[in-house]
Amino acid sequence: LEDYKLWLKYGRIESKTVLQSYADLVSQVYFPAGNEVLENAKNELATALPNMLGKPVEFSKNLAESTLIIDRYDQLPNALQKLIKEDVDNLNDEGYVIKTVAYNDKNISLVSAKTNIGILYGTFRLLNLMQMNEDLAGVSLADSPKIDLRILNHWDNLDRSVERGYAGFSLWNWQKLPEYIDQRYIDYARANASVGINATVLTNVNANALVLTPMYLEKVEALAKVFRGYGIKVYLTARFSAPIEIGNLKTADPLNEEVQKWWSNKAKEIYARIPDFGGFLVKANSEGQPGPQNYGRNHVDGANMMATALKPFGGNVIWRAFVYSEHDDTDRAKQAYDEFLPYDGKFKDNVVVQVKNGAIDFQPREPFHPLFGALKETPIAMEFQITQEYLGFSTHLVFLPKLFIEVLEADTYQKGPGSTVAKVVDGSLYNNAISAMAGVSNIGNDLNWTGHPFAQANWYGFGRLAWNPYLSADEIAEEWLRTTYSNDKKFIEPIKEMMLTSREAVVNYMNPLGLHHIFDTGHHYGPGPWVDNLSRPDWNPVYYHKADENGIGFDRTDTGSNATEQYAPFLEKKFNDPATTPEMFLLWFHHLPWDYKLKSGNSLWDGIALKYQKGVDQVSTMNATWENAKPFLTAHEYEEVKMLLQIQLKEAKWWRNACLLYFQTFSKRPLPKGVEQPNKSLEEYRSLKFPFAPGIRPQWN
Ligand code: BDP
Repeated sequence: LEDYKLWLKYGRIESKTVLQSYADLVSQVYFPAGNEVLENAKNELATALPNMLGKPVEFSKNLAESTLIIDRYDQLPNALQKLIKEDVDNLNDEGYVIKTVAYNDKNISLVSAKTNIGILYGTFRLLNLMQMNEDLAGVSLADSPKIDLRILNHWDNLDRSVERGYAGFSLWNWQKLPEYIDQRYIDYARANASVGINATVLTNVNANALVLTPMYLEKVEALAKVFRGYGIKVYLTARFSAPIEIGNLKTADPLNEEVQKWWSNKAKEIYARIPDFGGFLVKANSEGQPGPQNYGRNHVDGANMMATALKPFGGNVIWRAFVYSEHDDTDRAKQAYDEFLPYDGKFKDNVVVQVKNGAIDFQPREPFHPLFGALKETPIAMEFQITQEYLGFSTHLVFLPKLFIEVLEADTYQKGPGSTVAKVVDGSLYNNAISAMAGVSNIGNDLNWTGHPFAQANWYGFGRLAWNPYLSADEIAEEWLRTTYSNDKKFIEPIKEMMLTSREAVVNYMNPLGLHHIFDTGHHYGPGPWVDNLSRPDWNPVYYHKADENGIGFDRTDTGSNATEQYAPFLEKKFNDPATTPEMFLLWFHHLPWDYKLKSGNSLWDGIALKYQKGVDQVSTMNATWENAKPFLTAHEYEEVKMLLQIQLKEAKWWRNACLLYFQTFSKRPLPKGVEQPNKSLEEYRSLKFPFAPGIRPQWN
């Protein structure tokens, strides 16, 4: 199945001129390897080139005669070093140079780097450029990742179910490990390395302590060994109560000496097996997970205790700030900030605080989390969700880099204008010692890895943005399409357009104008704006939209929950006034009357209805676009996405109809012209159940 190959298809190059120029480029390749990472790079080249060029590739021992030289900088002859010295000086440890240089009276191509991993990344980049048929005569490219930790978070349970996973079961086959190394592990590592992902957390944040026992560590060690060859470090989630559950201690109090010793010994034990182990990711005192607060301690106590245990071995603690208490009736959106801001500067230097992109929970659209830019002395990791928990699972086509970039480009104003979230995350704004971006993985054991073939683009796009958070969505979509489907402009242009509008479409048909969390219980798939019966108020959609006869929306201004105060003064002021609040966030910050006048001149009610309709129309257009792309696709490629887009259209209408019928019970206004009349009653929509949803936890909101 072609889908399995992801963006590493290495199909035959069609253009004769391109083919000829590449054949010249690689007519003799000098690539001394001799180390695992370099061997992997060389193997990639050795498989890819013959596929693309239709003939075997010649590796030569003779540097002087070669047309393509791939080698670490310190190994190159002086004369060659000189030609790229400046470029290499500017690289960081994972960066690379790809350059045409004049050497021995001829033009040759050079891929070089300071380290082996830089060579691996450079090799993948070279192959990527070739897959895109880029002109490589005269190429001059130097690139380094801007973020240190580019990390996938798998929410994989030890029974191989995946929390919020929509692409089958977990890749990690614990039963057959450590002896059996599934080819999937290798292909997973190749795909990650090809976009620069350099770390992976194997297990769910709702953690099971068993993974820290020797029985599992032996298996983790085997995975770490495979991933090491691709520059990927393994992390595990650490259940805070592990000392009790697997260590026979009576407490997990972080200030208890025995507990501290237990974690130090655990770290030692892990590092004895996995010398480059990344560290722990921890969800503590969040949604029922144990944590330091169970012992009257705080997040700093907990994180620093683990940081002390890992420090001697170079490991990190990634401590999540996804906290909101059931005993706290402050606006849920405010709680993480309130709790974590006072801890700024109190964490040890190997602690990173990981914060979701928005203050609620991976909604189709949220303003950036106010902790970005506010935490100044604490390295803060961005947590994006690649798996589409609230965006139609792996059924809906949604190109997430649009969402990611909207957040990264947002200006926090915390150090004056230009203090973007991207600068916070890459560490440049406050000069943090560690920078990190995490993505909750959308990968499972489905044949095509991600369920929806276009969801591969979200894995790809996450990796690219973790490498360089300043890339544009357009560039990423283009790269992905060219390497995955075709280099034909007639295919790329419309399909790229389809990808680029897909995120706004899902916002429109699910959560327009700042609405959020109006999903049905447990699975978060279809609409459930009417839900009001869950045990915690802040799990209920009615808590978030607050629709009543007077209007709709959550007042987070100074007359309401005052969440706006958590933003820099410039933004606080802007968000406090509906007239200056960007309309995409209107109902996030304001409760407004149904006849509130939007910028378009429409009333709020009409505006909401028209957005829902627009979302549906956009999905119709996506369907038509795909139909037109048929000539460029194999029957299988065409059919699978077509079927999915048809479901998406049906469900966009479901969202529109259910939400509008429900909100209409408050607005008591007719649907404006241009909005299709629902064909079912509200009662029918309310009675729909979704028992087939994968990836849920029992008794979850
Ligand atoms: C929510 C999910 C839940 C996760 C939680 C988290 O519904 O399954 O455990 O986030 O991030 O989005 O910890």
